[in-house]
Amino acid sequence: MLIPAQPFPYEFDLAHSALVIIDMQRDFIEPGGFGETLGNDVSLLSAIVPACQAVLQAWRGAGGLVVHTREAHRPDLSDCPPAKRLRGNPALRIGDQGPMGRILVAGEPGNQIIPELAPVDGEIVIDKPGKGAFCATGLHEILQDHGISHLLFMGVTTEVCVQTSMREANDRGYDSLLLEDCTESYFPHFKAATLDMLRAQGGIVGWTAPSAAVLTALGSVAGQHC
Ligand code: C5J
Repeated sequence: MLIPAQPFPYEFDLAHSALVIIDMQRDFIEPGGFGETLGNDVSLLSAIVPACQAVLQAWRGAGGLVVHTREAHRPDLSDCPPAKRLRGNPALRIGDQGPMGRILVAGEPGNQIIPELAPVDGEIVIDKPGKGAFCATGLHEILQDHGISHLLFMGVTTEVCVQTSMREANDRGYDSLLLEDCTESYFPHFKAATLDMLRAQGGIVGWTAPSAAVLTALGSVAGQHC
């Protein structure tokens, strides 16, 4: 499949591609969660949910591999270095009791992926202690086992965990595309800058495209099955 993208068309085939959904967890997206507690406007992030749902549904329908990530630490925080825990709002740190349970701790209500995008049987769920999806996870090995060479990214936040994961992916040899309307930041100018820098210099990190381009391509695959 060849789709219009920036800085030039992006080519992928389903058998060697995965849809990677970064950190669409309740604490970042839902009102009353950790993100809002920090003073962020979470409606910016929740606005991308319908577009993400449409792509996820089409990708599942086409039989593509799906990977979900959560930013999640062990309950004893042994995988959360002080350099991470001691940043941010001193009133509320990783591991503290937040409005939806302990913040960024695996198994807590706020750490679950939002119901609209909840994983189904057979999909891969990666708990990652870092910003990037490849750091201290087995993601690279899992993708290699599946013969994956191309990654299509959605999720939050654009300039933090999404961008870090795309850069990690690029260094590991994956061709990556970010779906422009399926990613968001609490700071819109950071999103815009991130899209620009990912695709600068001939796609130094990867490609970006609107989700409609992927939906059209997947629609043509579905058409071939009829
Ligand atoms: C943070 C993220 N901490 N998913 N995480 O911003 O981008």
